[in-house]
Amino acid sequence: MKIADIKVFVACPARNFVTVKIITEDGTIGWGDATLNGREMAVVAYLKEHIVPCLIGKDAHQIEDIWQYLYKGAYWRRGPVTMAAIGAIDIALWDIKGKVAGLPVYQLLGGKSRSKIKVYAHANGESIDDTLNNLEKLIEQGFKAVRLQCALPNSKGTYGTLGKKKDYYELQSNRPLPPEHAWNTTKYLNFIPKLFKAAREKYGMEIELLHDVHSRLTPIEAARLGKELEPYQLLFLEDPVTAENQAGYECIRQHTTTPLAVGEVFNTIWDSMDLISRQWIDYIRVAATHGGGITPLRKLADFAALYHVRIAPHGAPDLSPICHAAQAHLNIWANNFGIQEFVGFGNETLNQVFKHPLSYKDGYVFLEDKPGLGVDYDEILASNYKYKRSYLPVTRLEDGTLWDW
Ligand code: GCO
Ligand code: MG
Repeated sequence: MKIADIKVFVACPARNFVTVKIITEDGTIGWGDATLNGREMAVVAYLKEHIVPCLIGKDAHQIEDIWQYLYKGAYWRRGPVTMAAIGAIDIALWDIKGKVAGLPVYQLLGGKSRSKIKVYAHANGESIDDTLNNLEKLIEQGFKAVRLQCALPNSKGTYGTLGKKKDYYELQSNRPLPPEHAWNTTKYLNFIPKLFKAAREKYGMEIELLHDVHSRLTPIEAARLGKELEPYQLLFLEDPVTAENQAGYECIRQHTTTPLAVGEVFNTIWDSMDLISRQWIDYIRVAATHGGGITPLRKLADFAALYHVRIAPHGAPDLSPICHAAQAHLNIWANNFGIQEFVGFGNETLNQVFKHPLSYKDGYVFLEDKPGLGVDYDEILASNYKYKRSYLPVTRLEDGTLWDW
């Protein structure tokens, strides 16, 4: 079944998304997500100029071979741009295979390990009270797990918060230049345990709580934070340090039993190899798009299972509903699924542009049974929403030093 055409769309229905459409000679359509937040157009160029011409006429069923062809065959391996491009193609090919077979993708992976997907949402706030009010609203909506992020007192524009201009970093859609936020590690380390203490005192020990450090600490600072958070029993502490040096996690591990999660910026299984095989982490968060698609994520999940590591794919709103659908199929299949980050597709335009098979109820996401991924993209409607260059903020210490995000 030959690939007849591949189209690449970039649109901004609420925020920028890059979407790939593969059409086979018999008219079957597969959809893939190629969105790389803040670097969207690099992936568009990579796809159009370097991938699409090589795939026309190839057999759409040869998913493994096409993946290897794009990965090994390019000589230049890895990297977020390359892997998001390969990821989108791979996701679209799985969509096609499922449609041709008349089966949802999770059936092709090995069938269901569960009937619903446990998710965590985000509670962000300007102060502890504000954050806890937002936590309460999510508990009322049935969430069983919530990530808490809170602005630091006396600190300007700290990440993860709404701020006066409602400049919540997750929701950016039109920042033509990167805004700059200030960071102070001492204030942060002294403050975060207070947030979790207050949350546990008010809402008890049953609700699962999580926190994302966005790699802003050194290993020994992160070890201290993990230790101080132990009484509040987090489900996981995410990205405590950058992971280019994977042994940083060994240092944290030696000091604390707080479970650790990492991987949203990883793009190959090799980025996770030492972390997983040495049992320095508990959850691996590689996303289907950024990790090169369903093909490598299936391998990653199986590899992680050998070491008691669970998958908890990245689920920020900058991944399109196509990536979320691909991850839902993986999550339904993998025995070692942990939890899925899910903040909803609350925006009406977004839900009209991407028709997806996911619905939320009472702390879980449900995946509708449809052949393939079960997603559809309205390219005509999407064409009304033009791409707007937009960036994540950058972070500096109070003296101006550029810091990890
Ligand atoms: C998360 C991520 C996001 C990222 C964003 C970058 O855990 O959801 O850390 O907050 O910052 O996806 O594009
Ligand atoms: Mg994160």
